[in-house]
Amino acid sequence: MSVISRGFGGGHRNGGGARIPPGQYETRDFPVLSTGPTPQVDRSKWALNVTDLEGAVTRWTWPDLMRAPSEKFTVDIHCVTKWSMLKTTWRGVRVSALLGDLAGEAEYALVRCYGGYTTNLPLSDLVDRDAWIAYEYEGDNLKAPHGGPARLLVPHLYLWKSAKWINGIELHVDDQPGFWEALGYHGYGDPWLEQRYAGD
Ligand SMILES: Nc1nc2c(c(=O)[nH]1)N[C@H]1C(S)=C(S)[C@@H](COP(=O)(O)O)O[C@H]1N2
Ligand SMILES: [Mo]
Repeated sequence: MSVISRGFGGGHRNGGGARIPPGQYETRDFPVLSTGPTPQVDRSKWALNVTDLEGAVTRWTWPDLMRAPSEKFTVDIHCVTKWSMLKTTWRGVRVSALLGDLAGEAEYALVRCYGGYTTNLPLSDLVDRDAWIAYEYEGDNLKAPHGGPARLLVPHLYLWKSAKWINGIELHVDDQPGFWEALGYHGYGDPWLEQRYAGD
């Protein structure tokens, strides 16, 4: 059964702070939003390829990811189709721990996924803000429909930036639109500023 309570106007108050960005409502059932079929990626075959400005590739395999320091974290997530979920709990590895000093002069990242989805964001949003490669959701292995074995999670931006089935981070000097960005969605996607579409 799905339980949906709508936020009120400028934001649903919870513990004194507005936790729901403008135009969003709260849902408690985790919707699945995918542009295509769910890739079935075995952990033994999974890899995350970080491509630097010179085109050199640093490859993280599943055992590499498991050896990296992980964090359990609880965040609110906001989809541009107007649902938000509060206090979702995940486990993952900080993107900054994976990128290390590969950034060089790069300013932007183009994120690639199994299945072909892409999304772009400023590199600083991946390394200076909270951003993780997440592989557990609410204490269980992340299920394939939600991006398992591992997805990007960047909770301060609309959830289309949180690429499911991530398998690459390409570093660039210039911003390059990803899948939804090329179709008219906002280049950055701050939910608190309602940056839904280009020009917002
Ligand atoms: N690879 C991939 N990642 C993706 C998408 C997608 O279609 N493919 N959809 C995005 C969108 S629009 C949203 S709202 C969230 C949805 O995540 P969920 O299906 O776990 O709710 O994933 C994002 N990441
Ligand atoms: Mo979305």
